[in-house]
Amino acid sequence: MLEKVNYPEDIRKLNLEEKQILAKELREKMIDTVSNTGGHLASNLGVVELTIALHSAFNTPIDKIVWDVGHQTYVHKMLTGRKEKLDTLRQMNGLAGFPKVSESMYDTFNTGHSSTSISIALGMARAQEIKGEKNKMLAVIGDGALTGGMALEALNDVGSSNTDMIVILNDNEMSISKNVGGISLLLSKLRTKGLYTDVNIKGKKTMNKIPIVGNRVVKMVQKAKRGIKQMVIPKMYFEDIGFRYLGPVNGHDLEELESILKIAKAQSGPILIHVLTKKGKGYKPAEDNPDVFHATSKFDKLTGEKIGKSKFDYSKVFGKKLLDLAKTNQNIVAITAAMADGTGLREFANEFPERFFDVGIAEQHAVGLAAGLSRAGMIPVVPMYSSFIQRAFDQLVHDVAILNLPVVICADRSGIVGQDGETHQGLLDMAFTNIIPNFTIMAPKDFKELEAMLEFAIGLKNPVLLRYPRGGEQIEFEQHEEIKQGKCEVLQKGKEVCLIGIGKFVARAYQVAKKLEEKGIEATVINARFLKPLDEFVMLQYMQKAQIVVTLEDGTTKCGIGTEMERVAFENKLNVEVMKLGYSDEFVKQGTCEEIEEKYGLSEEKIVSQILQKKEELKENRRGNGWLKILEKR
Ligand SMILES: Cc1ncc(C[n+]2csc(CCOP(=O)(O)OP(=O)(O)O)c2C)c(N)n1
Repeated sequence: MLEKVNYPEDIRKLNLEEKQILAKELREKMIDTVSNTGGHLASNLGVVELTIALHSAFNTPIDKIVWDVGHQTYVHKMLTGRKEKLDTLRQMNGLAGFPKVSESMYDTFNTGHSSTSISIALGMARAQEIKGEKNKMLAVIGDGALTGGMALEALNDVGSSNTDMIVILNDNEMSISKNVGGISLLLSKLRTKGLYTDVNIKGKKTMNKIPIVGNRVVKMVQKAKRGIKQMVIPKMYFEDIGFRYLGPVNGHDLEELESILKIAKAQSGPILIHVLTKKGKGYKPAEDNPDVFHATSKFDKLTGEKIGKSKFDYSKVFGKKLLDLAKTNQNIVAITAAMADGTGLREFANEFPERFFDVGIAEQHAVGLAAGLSRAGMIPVVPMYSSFIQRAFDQLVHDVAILNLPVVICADRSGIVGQDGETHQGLLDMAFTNIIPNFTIMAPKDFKELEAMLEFAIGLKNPVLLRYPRGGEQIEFEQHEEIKQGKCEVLQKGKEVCLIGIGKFVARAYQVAKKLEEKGIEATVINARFLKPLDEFVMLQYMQKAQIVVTLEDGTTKCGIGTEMERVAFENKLNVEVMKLGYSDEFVKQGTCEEIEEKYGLSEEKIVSQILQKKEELKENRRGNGWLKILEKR
């Protein structure tokens, strides 16, 4: 069946049985492919029927779907002209793991971060309204994503208008792990009220005929109407905030799904359809462990076993060290925004449930909560993926930094993360905290230094950003000086070249120095440790002696260590050019970390050759014709 289907118009020609076969084949192809590429398997297995039904019932791409997070769009991609490319998923120049408007006219908006879909769909729906266009606008959002503040703000806005739009709530009771919070409780109440039937739609229509005007009698009738409605259709929450609620409906029953979608299509105003799905549906290992198969690496599709050893990574080192520290310091509390496993907090959560808070996908609230806990004497530690911290910029400024509260923000997955692409690269955290007064910013060169820095951070009396990359350490260094506020560590002394690295790129600096040594070039290697406070005094001494200063950072060079060292050179009138290596002013697309580093000139070999080239340039300048080149460059 899949062979026959390339675009949604092909699905619309199929009968129910054929669509069911298509669903089966889509699952097989996904399991097959993702077992080789890795990716978000469980969420995609859960939306197979929903995606088929959406493209059957609606006239896509004229009708438009915004997928929240967008990690569940593999089926959508296969049904919209991209099935042949599925095996390039998440690879450099291949299909993206999230929707991309540049990839297909069926991808309405780029997503990746959670809880944005309702705002975006509402914006597009309102634009359509203004322009007099009649197509349907849909947002598909999971119960996890619905815990995010932006989604709740958008629901509030939709409800106050009569804008024509449909929210599909894909409720599988899971975020990455089990969903949490009051919204989740509300949904479980709705779930238990029995599945959607024609009767509740008809009943609704009759009751809606009771006029709604302002005299007392009518108000009494209205009150009674609400009461009856509550009994018959216990869905008042969404109704009360202005939606027409349809459901719950079995998200794996194609017939039911299509019929409810068609009912929704025929109505106007804001509608919410509550769809119940099973994360991992149709693949036993993923059904049994949907959290493990939320985002998976390569696996053996017969057994579900992951391929390759599970390596010790920075998140695990962090989690283990925090647990140790918390055993002797009762004031340590940990907060996660729905990422307990990814950030290494699972053991902490098990051991100290009363000191652990999973707030849902709510990074802003996580930081606000940390500020409150800190003000009341606790030591909050908040590990979040670097790119998700972007959500909480104002909370970092307004709630944490202005009061100079000792909150430890840990930027996990900082720097290049690889295959998740632009939305997930953690390139901005150093830059945006660098401009916030009171923040200390540090990054370890290896696991051992992370442990020392975490302990140090917990003892500080001001806000801290502690950043570390995805994956493992590059080198296990022998040298580990004691961590002191604002002090760098000199790993090697040389003359001609001064390499200043921070975090993951200290190891790169060290390896580059070794390569230079082989070519007879002596280099100093400095582990900056702190971006703020910056050890200007010590670094300046080494910069003064060098012909070439090279800074290396796994982040944007704007407002990072490169910019800082350039400033130091300028302010101290040093006659030295600072080569700022890192990522400049652009969004970095998907690929493996190695491929991306190679592309941006950050591999060992590329760095060495840039330094050699610079040396040549300097030699030429000294020979006297350099001024011409400089003028040409300008
Ligand atoms: C702002 C933000 N924080 C965290 C994440 C990481 N994340 C990706 S998917 C996901 C869970 C989403 O759950 P749900 O919306 O219910 O979708 P499901 O995978 O269960 O289908 C999380 C926490 C993210 N993408 N964006």
